[in-house]
Amino acid sequence: MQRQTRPLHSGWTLHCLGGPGARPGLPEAIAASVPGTVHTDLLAAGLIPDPYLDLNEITVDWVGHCDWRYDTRFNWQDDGADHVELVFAGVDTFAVISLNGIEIGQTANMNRTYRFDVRAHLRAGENHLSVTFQSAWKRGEVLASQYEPRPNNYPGPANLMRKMACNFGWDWGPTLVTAGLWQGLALESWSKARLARVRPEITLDGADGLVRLHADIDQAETALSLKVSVAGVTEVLPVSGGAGTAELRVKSPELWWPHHLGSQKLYPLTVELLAGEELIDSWHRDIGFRSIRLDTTPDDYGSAFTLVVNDAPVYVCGANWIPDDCFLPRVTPERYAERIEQARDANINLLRVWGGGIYETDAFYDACNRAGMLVWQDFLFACAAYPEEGDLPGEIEAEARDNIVRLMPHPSLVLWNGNNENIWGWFDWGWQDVLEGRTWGQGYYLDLLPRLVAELDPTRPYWAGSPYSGTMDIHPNDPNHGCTHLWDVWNDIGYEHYSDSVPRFCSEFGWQAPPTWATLTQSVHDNPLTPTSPGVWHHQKATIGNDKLLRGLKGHLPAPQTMDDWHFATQLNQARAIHFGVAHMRSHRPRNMGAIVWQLNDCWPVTSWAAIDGYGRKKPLWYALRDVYAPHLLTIQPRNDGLAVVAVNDRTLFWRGPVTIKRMRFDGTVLAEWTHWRLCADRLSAAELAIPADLATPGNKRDELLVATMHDSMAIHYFAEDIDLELPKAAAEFALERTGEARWSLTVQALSLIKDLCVFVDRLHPDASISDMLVTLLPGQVHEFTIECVGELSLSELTQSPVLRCANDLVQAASGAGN
Ligand code: BMA
Repeated sequence: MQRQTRPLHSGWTLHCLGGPGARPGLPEAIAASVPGTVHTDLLAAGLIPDPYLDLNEITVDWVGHCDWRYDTRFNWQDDGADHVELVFAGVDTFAVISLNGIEIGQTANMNRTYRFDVRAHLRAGENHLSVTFQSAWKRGEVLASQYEPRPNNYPGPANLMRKMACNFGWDWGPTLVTAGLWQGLALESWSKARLARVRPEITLDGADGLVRLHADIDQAETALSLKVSVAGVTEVLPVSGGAGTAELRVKSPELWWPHHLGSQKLYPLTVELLAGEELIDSWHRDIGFRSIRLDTTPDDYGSAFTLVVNDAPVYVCGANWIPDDCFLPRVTPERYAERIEQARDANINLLRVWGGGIYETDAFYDACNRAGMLVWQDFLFACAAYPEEGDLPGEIEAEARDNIVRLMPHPSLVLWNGNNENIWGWFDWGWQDVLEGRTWGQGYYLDLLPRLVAELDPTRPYWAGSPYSGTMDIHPNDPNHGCTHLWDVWNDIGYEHYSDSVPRFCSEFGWQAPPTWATLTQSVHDNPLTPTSPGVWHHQKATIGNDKLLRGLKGHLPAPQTMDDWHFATQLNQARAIHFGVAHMRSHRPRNMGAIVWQLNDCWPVTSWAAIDGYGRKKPLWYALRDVYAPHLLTIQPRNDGLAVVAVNDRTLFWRGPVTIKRMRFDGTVLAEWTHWRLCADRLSAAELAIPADLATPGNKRDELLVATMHDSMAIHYFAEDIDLELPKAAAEFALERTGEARWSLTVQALSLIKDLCVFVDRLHPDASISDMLVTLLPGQVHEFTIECVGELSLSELTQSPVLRCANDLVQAASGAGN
């Protein structure tokens, strides 16, 4: 008989067992979803308001402080299987599980799979399964009394337990402490044996693909064999001692590439466990053939930090990924696919799954495999000291084993990383004084985790931390070694300082802005709505975040006087800050080989560093990323007291052509022009060309700009910041045409210089979207926007502030010349 899996996802009810602040009068049995969470069940039953709206996060705080019980009943008939097990793919977090009134097990780790033998406790006919959750807050108090103090950047006991850290609140996330069966569960019946663990190590050997497959078998008493197949190659081998290893060589397979370098061929890999001719278990994954290594060779600057995929050094145009929703089961495979498509459309080629969230789901990785999106996965440690005593080391080893093996078949996964900012914290954040020699996690990052990766997934690189220099003898955030986090720029000094250093690899840097207008007004109903009105304030979690937003405008844009101007100016500044930082870093390829912006997404509607807001809408930053992460980037950069034009080429074919540079007045008059007959950026490299001084030196820096063009790439350079520019009042002619059922074309012909033109269609229809933002037009230039919108649109609505905005009107408003 083949192993049978029967999901137990129906008939669940939820019952409140009380706790501080428990809402009185809750029904005895609330209809519940599995997979699901207590919060989403209460929400669906109309028993709590939406925690994402206004100040409701506070109103629903009691939910996380209560204990809860989930119950279901199911029928079972003995089919004669030798073994019947109850398998939980994910339990959040502290639960006691009972079957027919008998405790069958306990859980204490959200990141593990749990399997319980329940054969002896099942009854023919109806069975009662119940899962009782203890509040993580409550358990946290117990743990805090057991462990001596350990620094944690955020309130809550996340560093004492194995539960998603950002659940307890983060500087972009609410405190919504969940409980529930966040992944599926099933009854599994099997006889003779089952595939307990399958570990495919996938590499290249020259042009050939190699699969070294290790299978561990449960209860192998009978004579068994394994049949392994991939890409037309099949191996059959006997199993001995409960394990089998097969090696398959695939001649010249099509390779798997990140999307900007090639296609993503996936091959089905199947493993069958046979007892004689009988199929008793099987396993299947789509795999890809590619090689991966992390080059950290010492060089003139320090040491490299370069991901090398299929022998191509890859410049990482990355984004940090946080859980896409506080309530994880809401992130469906479709939602993952959509978000990852949005990342890919912004020319992002790597997502870093940050350590305060989860080991991402297979649905996430499947979407990345298909999209050609590289993934760097953190182990789950963030911004805190973690004890190395008590139950923690055992839980951490168990979860690491589970997740390394679960994720290793995915070709998109290219790096394991030990933690987020903990080594930095130990060096710089005063931890050593508090710790007085107590453990803080070093043993995990420098010993346990690299050992487990080497044992289980030896073809993938491991790095101990982000940031980390490669050795405890060099400061973890040393820009010349390893990966660096650049946070003082946003926190303290201003975005022009991104160009002060050239990190080898920048795995975090970011700039805040509010969410899109539609998302802001759907989630916050303040009247009046201002940057500091209660709801807007509540949906800003960063320490003095609003002050930093305003400080960050200084020297660049005028201080906004209205809510509309605040919203636009801060979003514009976010987009420009990151564009500026990335263009600087990419222009220094190969000394710098990666930028991972903080952050791609949000888990709820909030002012944050995200490019895509909590309801999935694109902020102007998304458009700026698409531009500055383009595989061909032309940029004008300061070099040797002058200016240079830099062509950055992330393709595998050379990029060359004539470069034309013009110095112009804002009215379009050409003051100087120069064409260099050929600039050539070799494959995967950058090439620089000094701009002659007569072009690079303005006559009037307030009224001139430089424009460089090479093929269809363009770079613009201003000689002063917007507050000092004489930007004219924007003038244009517009035409609107319906080009499909829900598709419109908006044509703009500029009659003046228009800097960073945006048309915020979400202000008219929340679900409308537009093809481009931050478009700069010289007088006479034309741009056609495509708008997706099911509702009606009119030209007069579209072309009025605050729907249509540009930098000109911010500057004009400040100088008093505007409307
Ligand atoms: C780093 C990240 C996150 C945080 C971000 C913004 O510390 O690792 O913990 O959200 O900066 O402050």
